[in-house]
Amino acid sequence: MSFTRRSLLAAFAGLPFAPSALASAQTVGLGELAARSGRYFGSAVTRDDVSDAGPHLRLFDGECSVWVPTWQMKWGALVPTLGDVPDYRACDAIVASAAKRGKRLRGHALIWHEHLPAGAERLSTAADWRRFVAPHITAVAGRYRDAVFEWDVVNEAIEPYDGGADFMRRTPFYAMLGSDYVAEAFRLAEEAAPLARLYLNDDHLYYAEEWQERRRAGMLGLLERLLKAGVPIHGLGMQCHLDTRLHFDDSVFRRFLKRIEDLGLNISITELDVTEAPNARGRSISRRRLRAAAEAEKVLSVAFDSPALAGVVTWGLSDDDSWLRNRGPDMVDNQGLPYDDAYRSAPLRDTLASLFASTQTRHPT
Ligand code: 9MR
Repeated sequence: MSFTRRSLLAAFAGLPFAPSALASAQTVGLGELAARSGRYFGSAVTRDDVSDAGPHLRLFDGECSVWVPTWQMKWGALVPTLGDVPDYRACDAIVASAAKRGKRLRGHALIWHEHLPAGAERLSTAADWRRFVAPHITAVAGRYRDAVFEWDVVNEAIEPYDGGADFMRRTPFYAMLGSDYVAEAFRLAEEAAPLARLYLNDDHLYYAEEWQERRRAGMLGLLERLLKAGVPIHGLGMQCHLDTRLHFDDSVFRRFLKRIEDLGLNISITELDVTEAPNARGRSISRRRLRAAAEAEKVLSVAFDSPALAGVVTWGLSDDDSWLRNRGPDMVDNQGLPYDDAYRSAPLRDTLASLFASTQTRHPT
């Protein structure tokens, strides 16, 4: 074939009327468009009000086939202080609302070193794991075994800057079981939720920067060790918190994705958004939105060439709900999501629609 997905999309960009295959992308939700190629589109549910009939619900309902509770499933959200009885009410409300509207749920996340119950940062022995962590995984994965089709079992396990030869992040979980904690978490999750697809989820795996190369090496090493040990793992979640300041080289990213495919794993984009404000350099808001969309298109068009790509999730739908806005004084008007502050569709939404509509590979699941 003489064109790539990128050249095809570039050729359509800016046309007043899109060719027919892409025109339909404007009138249907992203979830439905994604489903046509066997993939999913979803968003982190950034509001608690998905059980009412407000504008947020309409957007999350209209665009998504998948919802991801932003924080309600995290250990510290369920158990604010170690030893507390878990409070599932906020989570159950999202699960019920999703069921009512036919949304599938990605679970996020059984194990994460942030948003822990107060006191959990001091856990450090195998006995602590057995007493606190294993029951947490079993309880949460088990409670939602019929509701969650895909779990981030372990979130952000890789951190080369922590100095370990295995490039793994030194967390309380690592202190309790060493690197085996990842395998143990997956085994417990499988036991409690045997039908769920189980993912390792992480960020900073896409750009050509040297520090990201080390993260890719750490991730591939960990995945290879898990698969060799027969651990039940089905996919790699790539968060895709993208950043216009970083250098992208599509051959580097393509090579990494091919390694993941060759391991027989699914790939999902799990937390897409774009940081663009810190180098916006006086551009107008509309140019900044176009730039954010171009950044996402650059990275995602490579991922969309992979038959292993199972779906895409954005970390929120509209900019006024974005966690990025709280990241510092230069981020307060960041334009990094598919909808703007007034819930009007932004160019990033068009990019996602075009990618889903132009996809030629049908995902097998
Ligand atoms: O966006 C999330 C924010 O609302 C929560 O307060 C925070 C702590 O639970 O987590 C944020 O989501 C993070 C995700 O769980 C993992 N990857 C990075 C995300 C942004 O910090």
